[in-house]
Amino acid sequence: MIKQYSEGIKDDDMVTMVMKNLIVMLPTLDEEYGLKEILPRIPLARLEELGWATEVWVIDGGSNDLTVEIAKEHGCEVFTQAGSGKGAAMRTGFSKFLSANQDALIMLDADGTYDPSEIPEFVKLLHSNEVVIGNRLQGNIEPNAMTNLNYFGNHILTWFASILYGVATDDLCTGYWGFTRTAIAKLQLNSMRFEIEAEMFASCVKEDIKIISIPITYRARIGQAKLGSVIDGWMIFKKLLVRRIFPTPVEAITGRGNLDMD
Ligand SMILES: Nc1nc2c(ncn2[C@@H]2O[C@H](COP(=O)(O)OP(=O)(O)OP(=O)(O)O)[C@@H](O)[C@H]2O)c(=O)[nH]1
Ligand SMILES: [Mg+2]
Repeated sequence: MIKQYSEGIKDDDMVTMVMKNLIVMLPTLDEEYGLKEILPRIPLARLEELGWATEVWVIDGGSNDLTVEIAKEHGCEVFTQAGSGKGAAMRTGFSKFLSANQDALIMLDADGTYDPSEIPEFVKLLHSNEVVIGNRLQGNIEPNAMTNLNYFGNHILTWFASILYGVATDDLCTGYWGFTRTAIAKLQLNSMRFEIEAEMFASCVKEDIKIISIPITYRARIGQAKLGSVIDGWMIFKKLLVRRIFPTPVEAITGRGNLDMD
């Protein structure tokens, strides 16, 4: 059962925090407008007050617009992903993260749908939880942020995952996650596209990693969507079934399921 975050954690509680290096990871494919909007809103100073030295990593899928230039202008580290698709990009990022000396990672989309000012709430919870997810479905979905089809599909897939795995989740397909290093080291993933979040949930269940959820705000996307509701919904559904039958990826993949970058 996923614990619901209900009480705030006081900043004083952070005194004993041992995790100090944070990566904020953004997957991008032609997100110049979204990136320009969200990068200045990552609350680096607030995170520093809370004891976190933060680096922003952009994992790019071969953007043809000004995404990479904008990322570099804002001081981000830019990596080109192995393979193609958001899932492959996240695995590239996880693999890089594990090779570096970092303590925690926050991932969020670069399209302006998620609010970076909520990152401090995630990192406070990472003090005592391995994985934190941003829950849109019981959070604040702004008008026009999600189509009716996506709203319905997100609820059905979340409900289906909870029944199939016997572990309740609040929002299966959210793109806003926080992880400790130990959690990332345990994940075994081989998703290429938007089924990555469903596989992260399945892998957390397999590894008995507890997930806590916090309600978040979900806004209308800036720029062009890459997800196809029907095809990607179907791939998410299939991934849930496959991981229920074969809990670990069967393909020969290095690094506990993450892409080998070297
Ligand atoms: N690196 C990389 N990033 C990608 C790829 N496809 C999508 N992304 C990024 O992944 C994030 C989510 O993609 P979206 O198209 O917004 O998909 P979504 O949020 O599931 O769908 P919408 O609700 O329609 O926005 C965005 O930041 C995209 O730029 C890819 O092939 N490679
Ligand atoms: Mg999006």
